[in-house]
Amino acid sequence: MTKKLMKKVCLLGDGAVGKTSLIRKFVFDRFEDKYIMTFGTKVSKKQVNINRNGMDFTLTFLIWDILGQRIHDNLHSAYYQGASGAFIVCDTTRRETLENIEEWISVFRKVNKDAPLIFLGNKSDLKDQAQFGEVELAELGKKYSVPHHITSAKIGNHVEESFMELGNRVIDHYLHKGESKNE
Ligand code: G3D
Ligand code: MG
Repeated sequence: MTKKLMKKVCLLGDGAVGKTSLIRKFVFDRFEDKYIMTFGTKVSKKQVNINRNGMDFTLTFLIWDILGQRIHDNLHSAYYQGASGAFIVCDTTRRETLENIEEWISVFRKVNKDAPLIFLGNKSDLKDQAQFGEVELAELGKKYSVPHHITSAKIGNHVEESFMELGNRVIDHYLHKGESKNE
């Protein structure tokens, strides 16, 4: 028997860290796919199969992408509302995007108390421009008990793995919280 779940996830982080590119890579397996976003938000769907605790799940990700980038934008609270999980993304070629992660955690947690998070350090293909790496991201991950991955939306490194890990955590959270009313 396969349990079907549909769960909202979102991506947070400074402008141009690669949020839209990561979604495109995962959903379409394409790096560039010019599309028009009309209402400031685009929701993409992708279905994955996950086995957890001996149970089969078909998880449909509803991946919310947002146009606005400012941290203190009130519109963002609606964007985080009801998310079952989120990535907080930074850009390994810009240190300030790592420093801003803590602020992204706090704005997210104001609206959403306990959904699982994963940190992503994106643009790993730009090695010669790197301003920080896995060590720094791991340190922050340890502080907040949040797992991390170093990704490249361009060449696809660890993109699929990151979404699968978030999927596993979303399902674990679902199993532990008995949140079946939110399906
Ligand atoms: P955002 O949605 O977080 O604002 P985008 O970021 O996905 O729009 O990406 C911002 C820019 O970074 C884009 O470049 C995109 O192509 C580039 N980018 C995203 N991810 C990667 C990556 O992993 N490696 C490299 N090399 N570039 C990446 P443009 O030039 O289109 O603005
Ligand atoms: Mg974007």
